[in-house]
Amino acid sequence: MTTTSDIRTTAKIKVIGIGGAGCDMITRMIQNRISGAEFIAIDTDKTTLPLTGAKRQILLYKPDTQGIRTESDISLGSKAARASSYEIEAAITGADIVFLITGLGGGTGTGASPYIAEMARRSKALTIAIVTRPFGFEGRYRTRIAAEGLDEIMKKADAVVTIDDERLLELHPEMKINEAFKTINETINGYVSSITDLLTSPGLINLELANIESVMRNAGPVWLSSGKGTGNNRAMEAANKLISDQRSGINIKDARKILLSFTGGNDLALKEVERAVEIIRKAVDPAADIAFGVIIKQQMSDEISLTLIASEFAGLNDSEQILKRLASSGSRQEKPSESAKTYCLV
Ligand SMILES: Nc1nc2c(ncn2[C@@H]2O[C@H](COP(=O)(O)OP(=O)(O)OP(=O)(O)O)[C@@H](O)[C@H]2O)c(=O)[nH]1
Ligand SMILES: [Mg+2]
Repeated sequence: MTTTSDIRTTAKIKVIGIGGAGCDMITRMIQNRISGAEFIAIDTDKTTLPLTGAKRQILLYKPDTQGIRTESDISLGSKAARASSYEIEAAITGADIVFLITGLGGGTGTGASPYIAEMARRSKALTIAIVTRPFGFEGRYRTRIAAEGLDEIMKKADAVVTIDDERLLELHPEMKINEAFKTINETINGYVSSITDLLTSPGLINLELANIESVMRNAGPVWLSSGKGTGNNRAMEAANKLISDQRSGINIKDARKILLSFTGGNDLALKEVERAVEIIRKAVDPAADIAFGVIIKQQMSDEISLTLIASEFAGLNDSEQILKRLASSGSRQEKPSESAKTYCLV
């Protein structure tokens, strides 16, 4: 950890949207101009790629699927990715961090993502998959193939963050489908930018790639949560909300690796950050490894945002088991914690 506002990382970050939904999700990020990241759009459907505005676009090649949909056949998505491995490898080469963004439930994203994750990890890039699970109304077939895809991605990526579309609908039953997709896209955008900002934005306290790797490398399921605070006790308030967040029997207090990212304006005082970190430190295992970074965004005033990334939960060694708990129907019935400001849908 360094404490200067001048040092900037040379970490190379690549964000890959896979399949129709994945491409839609990165489109938002490209429009938002997430700094320091290179965007790659990958799909079997040639109509979605140009809409993303991504500099690099890969139409997955397979003689019998080129340019058409996979009709939700994940084996076709997987084959198409394998047939395009040369292009994918060229796109990934040189990355320190690869984000794979996919909506699970269709043939392309679900079938191709595990293979692309495998390639990214083999290239030694820190491979972080952020995936959505489909809405219940999309039907059992999509739910089933999404579960299969998730199992595969868990085996291949370093870290997997899951967002449950259905949970969003339970929290906001009145929400229209396009609003729901927009919200999900915003949430993912927030997750990616909170991590890339740590490495690329001017910071009071900068984190290095090694700090991020320590929480995410070979981590399996990862917990991501964000909260905002305003007023005098904004940082402490946000920290208190985050530690009270509980999902499916997994408690943030059991996490052994924690990374905190504070983002605020010029009025953000190191003292308030210190107090907030102390709240988290007291709440978790004394042996937990906590790293934090502080980013200053000139345009922010009064408000601060706090993102927490947690992994390695005590007593839960089996990542499949953690994933099942995070994704269990039980979590869908839980009421969101107050902290779940930015839709903590993991
Ligand atoms: N956030 C978001 N999710 C979407 C969008 N469209 C679809 N989804 C979700 O993503 C899942 C996968 O859909 P697609 O991305 O269209 O499927 P695909 O990976 O392109 O696969 P095929 O079209 O079957 O080859 C769906 O089941 C939905 O849950 C979107 O525009 N935004
Ligand atoms: Mg598609």
